[in-house]
Amino acid sequence: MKITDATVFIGGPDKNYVTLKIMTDEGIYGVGDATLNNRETLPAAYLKEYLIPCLIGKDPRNSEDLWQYFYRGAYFRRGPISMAAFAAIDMALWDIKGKVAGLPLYQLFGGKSREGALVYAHATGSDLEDLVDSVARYKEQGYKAIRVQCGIPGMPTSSYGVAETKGDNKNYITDFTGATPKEEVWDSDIYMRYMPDALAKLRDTFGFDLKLLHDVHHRLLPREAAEFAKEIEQYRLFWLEDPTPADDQDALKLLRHHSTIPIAIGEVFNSIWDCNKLIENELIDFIRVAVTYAGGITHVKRIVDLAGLHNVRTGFHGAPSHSPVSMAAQAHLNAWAPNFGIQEYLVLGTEECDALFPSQHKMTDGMFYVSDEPGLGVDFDETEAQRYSYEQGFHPVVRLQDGTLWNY
Ligand code: GCO
Ligand code: MG
Repeated sequence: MKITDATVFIGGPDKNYVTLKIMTDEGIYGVGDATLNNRETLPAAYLKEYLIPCLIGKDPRNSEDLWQYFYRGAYFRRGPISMAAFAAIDMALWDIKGKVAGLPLYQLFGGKSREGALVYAHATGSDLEDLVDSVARYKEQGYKAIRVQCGIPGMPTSSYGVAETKGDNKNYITDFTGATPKEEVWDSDIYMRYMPDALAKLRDTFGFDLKLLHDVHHRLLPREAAEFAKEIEQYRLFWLEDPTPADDQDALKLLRHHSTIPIAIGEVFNSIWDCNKLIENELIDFIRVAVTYAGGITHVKRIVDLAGLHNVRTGFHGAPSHSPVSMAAQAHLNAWAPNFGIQEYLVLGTEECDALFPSQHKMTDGMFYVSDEPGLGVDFDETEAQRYSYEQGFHPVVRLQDGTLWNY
């Protein structure tokens, strides 16, 4: 079996999904996702200019050797652009492998450890009242776990994960309006004083059975994070996400000494070397890597196995920037992983998205059910794809009140 061709497409309904399709001489093809949010053209160029030419003529079934070929062969290792490009190839090769075997991928990993995988939704509000309404709506839809973010009175601009206008139920991550990023202003003290009362109100309203999650989005210093975690521990979050910037693997030591709150981190990690100390020192409870940003199924499975040795569970990133292709790859890992925790899932299932990426995977009542189709179980409709093209967007840039640049 030989790879004969591969193509890369950028675009989708309100998204710049980067979709790779690898063709073989036996008519079987595989699909992969290289969507590096708001930097989409870069993994696409890496694939087209450097990686695809090396794939032609190779046996697609040797996914491990091809992963090593690209990772070691690049000499300059790791990094989000490279790892997203390798990820797309890896997903497509696993897709081909599953189709050759006639089996869904979870069977190749070791079979199912559960039928449905718990997912969480994003509730958001421009203020606390709006957030309460948003949580209630998700709860009615059957969600058992909900992430909660709300506008903070006195905060100069809206902050991470927060709907901008009252009554809106959407958090905007990508801004498509300008040629450069917009700027937001953040104040950790205002946030730390308000958020505990907001969580208290949510527990008063919804009780303790509903699983609540909260994302600090890397904004606090280690000492502040420890103080904050200690104060909100009583509200029994399912997890506190990214309390500190993710690049410092020692930043959580202080928090761990002061609080037993469950910690989730890792959506920006792109290799096992970003999180091995966090996992081995048992400084986290959930690892948030995404199959797209962290080198595909082959590499993320290694991270999941290391995590399992240290009682760290999975909580894969699933922001709307991930296409149904990488979400399918994660769904197969979620069905198998003995140390599965939860999956972030924002309903991708608009009619347009379903038409572009047809699949039998199902999300219902806050649980994700992986399909039994061979391989990833998701297709890419190239005719539909012609409706879309790349549109440049940015993450906001964040400053403190005095102008100091801060973490988005
Ligand atoms: C999450 C994340 C996202 C990121 C986004 C950046 O927990 O889902 O924090 O919302 O901000 O993926 O591209
Ligand atoms: Mg996050």
